Amino acid sequence: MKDQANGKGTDVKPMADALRALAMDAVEAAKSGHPGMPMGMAEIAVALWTRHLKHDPAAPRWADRDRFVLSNGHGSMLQYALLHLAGYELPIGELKRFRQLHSKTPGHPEVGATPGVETTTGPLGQGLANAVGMALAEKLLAARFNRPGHEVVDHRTWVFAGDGCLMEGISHEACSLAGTWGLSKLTVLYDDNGISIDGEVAGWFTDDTPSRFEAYGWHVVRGVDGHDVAAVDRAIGEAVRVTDKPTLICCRTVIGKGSPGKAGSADAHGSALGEKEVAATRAALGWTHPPFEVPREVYAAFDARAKGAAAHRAWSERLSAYRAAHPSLAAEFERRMEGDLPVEWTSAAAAFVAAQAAKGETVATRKASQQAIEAYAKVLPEMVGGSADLTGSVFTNWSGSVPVTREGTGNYVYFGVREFAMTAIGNGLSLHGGFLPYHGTFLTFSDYARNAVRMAALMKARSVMVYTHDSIGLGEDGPTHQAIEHAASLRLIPNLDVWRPCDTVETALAWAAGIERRDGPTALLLSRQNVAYAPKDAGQVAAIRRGGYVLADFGPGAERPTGRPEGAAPGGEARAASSGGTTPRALVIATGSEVPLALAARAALANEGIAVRVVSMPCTQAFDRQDPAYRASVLPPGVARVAIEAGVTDGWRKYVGAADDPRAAVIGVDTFGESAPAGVLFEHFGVTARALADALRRVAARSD
Ligand SMILES: Cc1ncc(C[n+]2csc(CCOP(=O)(O)OP(=O)(O)O)c2C)c(N)n1
Ligand SMILES: [Mg+2]
Repeated sequence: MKDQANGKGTDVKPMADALRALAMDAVEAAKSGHPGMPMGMAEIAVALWTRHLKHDPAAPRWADRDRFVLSNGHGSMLQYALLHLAGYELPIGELKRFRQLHSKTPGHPEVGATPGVETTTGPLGQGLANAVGMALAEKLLAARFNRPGHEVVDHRTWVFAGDGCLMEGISHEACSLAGTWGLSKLTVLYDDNGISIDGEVAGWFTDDTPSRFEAYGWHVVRGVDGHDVAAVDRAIGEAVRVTDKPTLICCRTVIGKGSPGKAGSADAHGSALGEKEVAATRAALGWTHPPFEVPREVYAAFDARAKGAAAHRAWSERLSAYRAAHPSLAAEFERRMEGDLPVEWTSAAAAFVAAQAAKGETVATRKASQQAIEAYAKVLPEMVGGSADLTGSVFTNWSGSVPVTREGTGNYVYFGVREFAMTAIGNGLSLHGGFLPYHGTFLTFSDYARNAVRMAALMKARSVMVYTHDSIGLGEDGPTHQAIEHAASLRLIPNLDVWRPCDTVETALAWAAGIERRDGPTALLLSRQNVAYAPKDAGQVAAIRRGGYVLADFGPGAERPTGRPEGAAPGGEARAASSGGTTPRALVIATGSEVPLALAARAALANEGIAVRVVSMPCTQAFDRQDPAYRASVLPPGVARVAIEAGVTDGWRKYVGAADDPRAAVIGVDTFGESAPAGVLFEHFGVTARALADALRRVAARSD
């Protein structure tokens, strides 16, 4: 192949073969990994990375860099080889430690682990959806911040995707939207190798992919020889010239290309080629270099540092000119790209919380959430919201919502019925920078989005997930729509904060916590039905952020002021709580719409001389992060406990005690729901103040 890459006069063959060799060698050293895809996409990578990708290896976070997403993340060694050769802070030693503990080269690309990796990929199809979010971010930012003569936002998003990504349903959801939005700076290079793990895809993937993408409104370049760098280069050039549509470039390739024994077969996909086959491949390629050695001229041909630094410098000069011409706009752009909240945020949030407390309104928490959005989005233009076709039910819109259009204007995305893509696109917006995405659907349909929720948590991506209709309390829509296990199961995802607030003030603070988090997502579980406002003093309002606090304390006979945990001597409090004389006592932990039931049961038992403390616990994760003394002050050891939440009960055992503990009980719903009015259902499932009072009476008799 006599093609010349990078204007440096280097033959492209050794460049592509260097990528093949590094992938083979690293997989061989790790004794695991995926050599087939890197070997099959090597020429495509050479074309994109040395001729089109705009990036500065010395500044992987540069705001106006192109975003590169390896959606077929099993081919991670391709990305690591490219980053290494381009001059990123990824020395050859890291490639030698491929897939080893705490290396910068984990099995699949992980954002944060490796400089230059933009998103964590591996769950097929999701990288592609993240990339749609990144391209949308670019378009929205460009429309918001660019001014005539000042193009400070002008970059592209590139995706490598395989058969797996395109078989996954999320590719339909996300790429359909990308077509609707006309994301012309998004280019997908499809590794059309006809192979997936089980063999030739002809038996399970016979879609007409090019026609499918054309139907979405994409530009499609068909039938490109993926092993011809010049042909791929030309196709990319064509994509760049299309200014109203995203582009799919279909590259015919051979998986494991270069391996005499395994090329073209699923055997090349996911295991080391083996010593013998590696030697045979080296011989067939004419690659004479020892493992992990790359000739100097190949390094030079891949080296993106000088070109990247120049592009970065030119942009910095553009930014300086922009700053001079539009100082406040430039400051806002830089603030948003840093992910900092505006100075007015803290006072705006405090004022809103105070106003909500003063009003003490009884509304559904989904409505309380909309009130919070209304107050907060006014000072946070980075908030981009949306819903999966349930705006009028989940209340994710506000008076300033403007639909996102093909022109790149707007701040509210009508995602259509696409929960998974909505969440993964939100992750892309978040990872790109400049946005604080939030989006909503019914809690039960969070299952559709589940892996993207998990990925947000894994990637530490900030977003707020608004999940309404959070229990049997939604009523007549019945068991398909009634969340039962969802609160508990979302709480199992590490680094996802799950809030189930009980009223307007808790909702306002839950939203604030989600906005202020910089290291992960927040799910808000909200009621369809009205929930009575639970009066709180200032100390209690302040304690909401701790995730669990005393909302109403032990009654007569065990008198102590409410709201004390904030600032009180916690150890002393714990002692006081467990030495309350002869009055029987118990505490109840409640969340969301069950908090009023807890308050009612407490009032009923006060008449019987049983002292009950009500602990509102809107966020178990935030509570678990508190110091032990605080936690003990809220949940004093030795006091009998009951938890109540209209969902599965198991998760509460960790707070109240084991099922055979006579001083512990949990009231909840451990079966699927039913179709009936909400009031009937709470009675039917025994989630009532009466049932709670019975349980409290029972456990209090056994309390210290
Ligand atoms: C959501 C998801 N399901 C399954 C897998 C396991 N998996 C990894 S690669 C792969 C086959 C992908 O085929 P293709 O994209 O054509 O990759 P190629 O073998 O061509 O490199 C599968 C099923 C995964 N990573 N993600
Ligand atoms: Mg394939």
